[in-house]
Amino acid sequence: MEIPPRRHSRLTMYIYNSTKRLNRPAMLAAALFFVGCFNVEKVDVTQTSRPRLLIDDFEDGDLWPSTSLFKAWDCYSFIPEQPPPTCDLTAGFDSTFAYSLKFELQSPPVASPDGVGAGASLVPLAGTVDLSTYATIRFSVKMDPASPGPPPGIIVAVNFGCNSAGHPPGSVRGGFMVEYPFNPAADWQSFAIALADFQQPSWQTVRMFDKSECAKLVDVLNFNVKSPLGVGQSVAGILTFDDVWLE
Ligand SMILES: [Ca+2]
Repeated sequence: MEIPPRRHSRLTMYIYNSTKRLNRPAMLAAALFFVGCFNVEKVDVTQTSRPRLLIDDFEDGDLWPSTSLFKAWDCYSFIPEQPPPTCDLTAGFDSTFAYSLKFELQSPPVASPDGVGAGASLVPLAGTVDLSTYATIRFSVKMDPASPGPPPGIIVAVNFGCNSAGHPPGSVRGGFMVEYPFNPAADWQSFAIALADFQQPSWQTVRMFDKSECAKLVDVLNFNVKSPLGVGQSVAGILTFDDVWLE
């Protein structure tokens, strides 16, 4: 069982102070919709003294992240026998480029313990990276449904893998990880998620002794979609994200 999506009580949707953005009817509509669901605050992202790491805004037009900590973006299917998703640069959030994960998930003939899913990931250039000096991950994201469209049960999450935290690498199925499920909409939204709110998935029966250790030994960053599809079911969509950074 995956961690069910929680009410995002500690998640803050931030709205840029840019006049251009506030004038956009779609952004206003999204902001008004989320007033009832999230703590909404205006944050001037240019006025912060906290350490920041731009992971990628995709504006350089290639698949290499802005930070030199990671290799190029890659995408994958949970089940190798299924066709991989299509990943490419697409129109950005008030910018030229973002990164899109176009997925078409089909139920396998035999149920897989890993479920059906696809994702986009970053892997360190070498070994692991220590991201424990950062408190928050920020990104903008949207989900364009495709026929037959994502069902209500689809789970979208961001996660950090830390396979070597506390145990020898490979000794825990899937490797230790912490994740945070969220619900993207058809229009762009910007999320700020405290790393302290990430949780180890409940299906990992070996528990991490201290989940805060994960940020010190990150071996992958994933944005993924997954669904408990029944036999014969399928789901498709395009998950697009932009402006991924740590603070
Ligand atoms: Ca961009």
